[in-house]
Amino acid sequence: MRLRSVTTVAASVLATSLVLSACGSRGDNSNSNSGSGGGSGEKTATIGVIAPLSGDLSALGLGIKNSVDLAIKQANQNKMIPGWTLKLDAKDDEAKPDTGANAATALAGEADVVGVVGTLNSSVAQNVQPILSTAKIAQVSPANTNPALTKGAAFATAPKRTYPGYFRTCTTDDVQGPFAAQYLLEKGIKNVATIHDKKTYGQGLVDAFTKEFTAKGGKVVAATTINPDDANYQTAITAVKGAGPQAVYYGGEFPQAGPLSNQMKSAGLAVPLMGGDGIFDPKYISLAGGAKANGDLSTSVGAPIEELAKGKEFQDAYKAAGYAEPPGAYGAYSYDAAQAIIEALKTSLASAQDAQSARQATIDALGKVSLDGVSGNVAFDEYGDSKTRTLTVYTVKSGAWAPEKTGEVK
Ligand code: ABU
Repeated sequence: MRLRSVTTVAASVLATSLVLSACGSRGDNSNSNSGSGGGSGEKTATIGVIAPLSGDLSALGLGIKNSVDLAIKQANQNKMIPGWTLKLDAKDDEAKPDTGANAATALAGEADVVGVVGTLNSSVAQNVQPILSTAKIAQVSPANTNPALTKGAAFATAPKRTYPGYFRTCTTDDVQGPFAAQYLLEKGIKNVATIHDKKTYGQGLVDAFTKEFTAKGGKVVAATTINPDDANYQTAITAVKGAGPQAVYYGGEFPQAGPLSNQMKSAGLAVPLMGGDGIFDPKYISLAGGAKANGDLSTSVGAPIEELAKGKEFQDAYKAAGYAEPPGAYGAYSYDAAQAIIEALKTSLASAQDAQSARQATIDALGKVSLDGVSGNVAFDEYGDSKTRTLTVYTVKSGAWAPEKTGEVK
């Protein structure tokens, strides 16, 4: 009885401290801020974020930033690294490779920066990786799914790790594309048209899907592309409609996928659009016309967060922190990315004089991290990829994404 009451008091203190520590960030949408906590005389280490904090993909980017902020605040509150205060410096990459490169250069020039969470876009990561690598700053992406980022251009035949400081908490498109292909074939969908946005992520995802789909007996009856800066996709829709596909598999993100689905249905191509994690966002459904999107499909990384042991804990802490934006598809993966860096810092900062001198040791320690995260076990293989390869198929039902099937590629 006594033990129970002590436990209850401790839990209440923790919950109160989380709420109190989170209050400092309410309504704070600035691109750069810092985690609270820590006393005077402590040394400072900074975790950067590079993500789209403005523009079409800002809903996802702000969820990434907020989730890292939460992890940092909790670490400071709980004094996870004695003698050190952690800070956050979030930079807006606008989902553009050149802007991402500028953000990476700025962070690399800050002596206190020991790790970066980001980017969202694989195409932006291609520009960020070499800059952070040269500065020996660890990078952990919660969202980049293009396999070449860890295994090089010949990832399928001769994988070679190019950037030893790059890691990710999400799985990759050479798993995600086949998972989608197997799902459609299981459902008896054998004739599919593909469309992609010509970007690193979209093209790679469609390539991975096509390889598996055709190898397992499916037929790609039409394949075309769109220009992501366009708003009207009639040319692509006309190109695939005549081939009579049972579904359209799309490689790209929701700002284009939603209107594409909407315009497909209006043009009489009333078949499901399926995409990858880049379309798994509530905004997809509104852009696709609400009820018109019913039956559309996406895959996304991991199991549904609300079904995971630590999912509710994360969602409650995030809510208590009062962030203006939801965590989004990558919130849990960003929180876990920050947790992995913080876990590595426990080792690398233990006897460091300053943050900059601990950069290489942080990379070395990250490779050995294994922790029980929100998204599951957080650990990396020899390429820096997540060891967890779970994916979920979602479908649009009554105006919301609903999980259909969780598993791994066969
Ligand atoms: N993984 C989907 C969106 C981000 C990317 O470009 O990889």
